[in-house]
Amino acid sequence: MPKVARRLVIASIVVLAGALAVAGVVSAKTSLSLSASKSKLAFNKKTLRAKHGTVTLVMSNPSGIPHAIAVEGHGVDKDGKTVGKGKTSRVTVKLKKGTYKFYCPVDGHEDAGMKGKLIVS
Ligand SMILES: [Cu+2]
Repeated sequence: MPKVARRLVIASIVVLAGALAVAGVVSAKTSLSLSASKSKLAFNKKTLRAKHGTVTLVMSNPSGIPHAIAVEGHGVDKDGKTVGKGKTSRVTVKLKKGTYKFYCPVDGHEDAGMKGKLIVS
């Protein structure tokens, strides 16, 4: 392909991508923050809401107990890394509309109550 033609193709792709982004066709990116409890096996939120698309859950851990954040449902099952006091665990997933579960994947923590609902619209 001649250089000029190649440039034209690249320019068209850039313009098209921009137009799609403006039109909202490219799916949304959402970042949601939550925190582990300082003293209990719990999160500070029971329900989270997001628009469908790429969703990142960011969990801070102010407690001395290791925790992590994970998302599960509709074929999605992804764990963030387990972190200690003062650290942050994050997980990024592509989600469609529906209700998912977020939880702490450390043994026994989900059963003790470290879980909640993630509603994606
Ligand atoms: Cu935990």
